[in-house]
Amino acid sequence: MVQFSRACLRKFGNLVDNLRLYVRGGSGGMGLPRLGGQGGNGGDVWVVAKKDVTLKRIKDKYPQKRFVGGAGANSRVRSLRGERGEDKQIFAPVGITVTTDDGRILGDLNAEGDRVIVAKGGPGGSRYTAFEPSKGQVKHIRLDLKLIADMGLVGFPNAGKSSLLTAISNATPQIASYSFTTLKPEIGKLMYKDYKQISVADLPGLIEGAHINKGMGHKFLKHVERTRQLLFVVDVCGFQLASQTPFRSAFETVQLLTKELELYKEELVSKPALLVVNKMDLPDAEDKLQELKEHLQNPDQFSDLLPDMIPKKYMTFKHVVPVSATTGFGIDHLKSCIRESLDEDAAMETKAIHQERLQALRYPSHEHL
Ligand SMILES: Nc1nc2c(ncn2[C@@H]2O[C@H](COP(=O)(O)OP(=O)(O)O)[C@@H](O)[C@H]2O)c(=O)[nH]1
Ligand SMILES: [Mg+2]
Repeated sequence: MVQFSRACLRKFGNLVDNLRLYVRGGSGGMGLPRLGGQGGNGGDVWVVAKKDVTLKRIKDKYPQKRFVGGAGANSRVRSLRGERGEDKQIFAPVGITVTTDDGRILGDLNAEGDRVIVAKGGPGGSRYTAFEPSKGQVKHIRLDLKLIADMGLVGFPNAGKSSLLTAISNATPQIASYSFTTLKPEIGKLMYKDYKQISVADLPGLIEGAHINKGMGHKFLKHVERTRQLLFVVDVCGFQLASQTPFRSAFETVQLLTKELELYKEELVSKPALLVVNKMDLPDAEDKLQELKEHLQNPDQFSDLLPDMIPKKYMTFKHVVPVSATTGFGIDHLKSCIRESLDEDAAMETKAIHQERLQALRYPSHEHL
């Protein structure tokens, strides 16, 4: 139990899906009045989409979150036209929207190499400006990962994801007892009494080996990246993909799902997550649920059940919710848990933004002046 509560205390959501940056174009160079020389323009700041970059990596690599273009060179007798300052490129993940602090969209980066200018360098001094150079533009910008849904369903085929989506939302996905029925994300909306809506995506099937692109592999995992939180779905009785593959208990299934996410991108494992234990209407379900809970509390003790598929870090679930998508058992409770989890996340995010703004007011950097 101790271990379980310690796990619960671990900070949720260290996955970064938005980032606020300070950007400033380079200052222009001085003109040379005597000879009519023109200073170089300051360098611009760009955001450029690049594969395999994550917002978290930007944050870790540049804790100051400041990006400044190079200054333009002054005009000199030997080089009357001052050299242009160097452009600064901020490499960011594909699939982000770049906005100003007040929400104006500067651009969408949807493919590798897409780029958007976020702060222009200042023009160099010339005879039109009495040879005085200008400073570059100064801004705070936000990089937001485009999300397809608030919650993404993560589970192997037949866990009952499509049935669950039907039970909790207005969606009408295909339900079948064979694999790969879902080919593209199916989004359902959950409606709440206070008119709040939450979107849940049933994602194309995940199977063992998805990280090496088996099945819908990478496509699936790419979608997972773009949901705010994860809803793991397992069959309380376990899972077997085909008669020649091994049978997995619900606990093993959870770890295998975790491992697939981890092998693809470790940060996915730190997304806030809930665990839905489905098919509670089946015989012996209650005993199996107890066993699963016990194993989740001490995963290390039971991980010898999982030769070579032990994740580096176990998934921490904010709630473990038993349901039956068929009978409707537990569905209302699940809806409340989903709501609670997202509300909690939103509150934390708002707090973090306020703190950051407060910090900026208390310790303004000299560039603001
Ligand atoms: N007994 C039982 N069967 C279920 C439940 N939920 C789904 N199923 C069945 O499990 C099979 C797979 O369901 P589906 O929703 O298509 O799973 P998916 O592949 O994860 O989308 C179907 O035959 C469903 O009827 C449940 O709560 N109880
Ligand atoms: Mg399905």
